[in-house]
Amino acid sequence: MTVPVRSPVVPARLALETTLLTHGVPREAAVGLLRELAALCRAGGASPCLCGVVRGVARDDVSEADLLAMLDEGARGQPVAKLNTSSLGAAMAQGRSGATTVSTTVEVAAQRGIRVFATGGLGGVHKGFATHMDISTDLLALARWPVAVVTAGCKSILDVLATREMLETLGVPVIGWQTDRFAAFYQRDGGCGVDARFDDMAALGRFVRSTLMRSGRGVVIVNPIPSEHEIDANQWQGWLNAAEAEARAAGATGRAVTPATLGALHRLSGGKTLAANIELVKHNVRVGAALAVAIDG
Ligand code: PSU
Ligand code: MN
Repeated sequence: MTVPVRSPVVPARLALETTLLTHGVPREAAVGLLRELAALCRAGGASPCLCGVVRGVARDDVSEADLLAMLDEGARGQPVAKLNTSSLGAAMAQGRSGATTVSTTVEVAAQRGIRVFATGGLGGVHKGFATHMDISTDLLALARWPVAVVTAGCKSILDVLATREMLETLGVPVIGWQTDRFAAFYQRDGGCGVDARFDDMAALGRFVRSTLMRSGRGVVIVNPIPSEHEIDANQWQGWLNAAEAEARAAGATGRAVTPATLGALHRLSGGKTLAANIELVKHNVRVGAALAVAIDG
């Protein structure tokens, strides 16, 4: 009789976040997107672990019903809370539900031994940070929790070069999956490079496993949006200028800036940025599942 080396009852796991679903896409698209992502993840051989906070409990198995309850909360008035590192504990203590961002998803995942997480795009250094200091805590969480985050770079609404510098300062390795360039969400080339490039999944899996263990910090895996879904840079700049003006006029500050700007972009672009956003998330889930299998499977 052969004895399996690893128990088949503990399959490769891939963490997913709730904020992307509750704040990143329109309400009516959220459940369909979750189903698509979960199916892609399973097709890749990994089990999807949707992270979030449900009535005060941090979970890695948020269900479709839990997600619907979060979306209903939004429909009744205030959108469900977007929980980052500083607001997670209070929501738990007060028994509230909330969506986890990259920062809190890596925390929940790490505490459950999940080593790979697929999202859309990282939060980062917002433009004009020298005066308002709005820098996403996603970056600090990556330096703290040993999880590999598969992402289409950082969101192109940010100061991309400053975000790349900050990752370096924090000692977070930025690895290109089949690319030499740090991507910026809707664009494959954000104008700067990566620390190392990998083209082979088994080699990437070995690198990630040993780096997480050695450093105790996270790793960014840059997986650019597929070329056929990339948004033309000039067209993008026009939509971004208008979306930024709208978000400012609406008085969005702090953690409301990202959802307000993404929402305005989706509308101003006639749904083009939303379609691109969904495609890049699906692509990250495919690569994330493959990486989870390479590490755990
Ligand atoms: N990726 C997307 N859409 C999103 C986000 C990521 O495609 O809405 C979310 C993530 O949860 C990320 C958050 O952590 O936006 C960053 O928000 P802030 O800039 O306020 O830290
Ligand atoms: Mn912020």
